[in-house]
Amino acid sequence: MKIIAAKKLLKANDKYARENRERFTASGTYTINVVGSPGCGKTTLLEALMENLGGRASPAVIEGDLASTIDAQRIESRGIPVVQINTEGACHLDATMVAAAADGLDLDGIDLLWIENVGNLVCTAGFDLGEQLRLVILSISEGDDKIVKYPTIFQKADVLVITKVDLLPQSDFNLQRAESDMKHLAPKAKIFQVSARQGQGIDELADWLLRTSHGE
Ligand SMILES: Nc1nc2c(ncn2[C@@H]2O[C@H](COP(=O)(O)OP(=O)(O)O)[C@@H](O)[C@H]2O)c(=O)[nH]1
Ligand SMILES: [Mg+2]
Repeated sequence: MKIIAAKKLLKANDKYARENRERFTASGTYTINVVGSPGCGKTTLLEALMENLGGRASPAVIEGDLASTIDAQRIESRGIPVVQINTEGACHLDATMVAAAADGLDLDGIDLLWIENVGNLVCTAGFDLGEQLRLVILSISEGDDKIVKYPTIFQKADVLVITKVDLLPQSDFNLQRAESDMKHLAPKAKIFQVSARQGQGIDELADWLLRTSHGE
């Protein structure tokens, strides 16, 4: 009987992630791994940020989903290069999938590469994709207790985006509680509050991401 240890698989993933990171650095492509639960607003946030950044960055997107090309079509309709990865059941992207997707992009012409991970707060936490920045999204409709209930992914975040703040009046989400839980878990992570639908906070987040991608 052949037994594959999960630890070995993770080690292999780390090797491919390192190779991806070297490749992205060599081509001057700043890569952001966008993680959050299904429906938290990942694609909508990417659309709002890319619209805001306009001519200030040359973007491309890698879309991760179990099935379908719905999100990739949304991105493509904006004239932005996109590669769809269908994981066919896997609950997260891994570094080899991202390497294969990157083969389909002209990295030298891309300075901001967004990777929309599969909607999941658990499996995505364990897999480095070779990104430079991990952006985790929590939306108001998910509730303010998720940082404490799913700590691993939030602990590994470089930036937390609390989105759908336009829904706060209809919700019992306590922003102070969420921010204080996050500061406790990941003191170095930046926190932004946005509404991708209404545009609130998008200027500030887009400017910060651009400055960070330039190493400022
Ligand atoms: N009210 C509100 N709805 C949003 C916002 N961002 C996304 N949505 C809605 O949330 C749903 C899921 O968004 P989507 O971007 O597809 O989520 P994803 O599955 O995480 O990529 C859609 O109906 C969006 O219109 C927001 O800032 N405010
Ligand atoms: Mg999406």
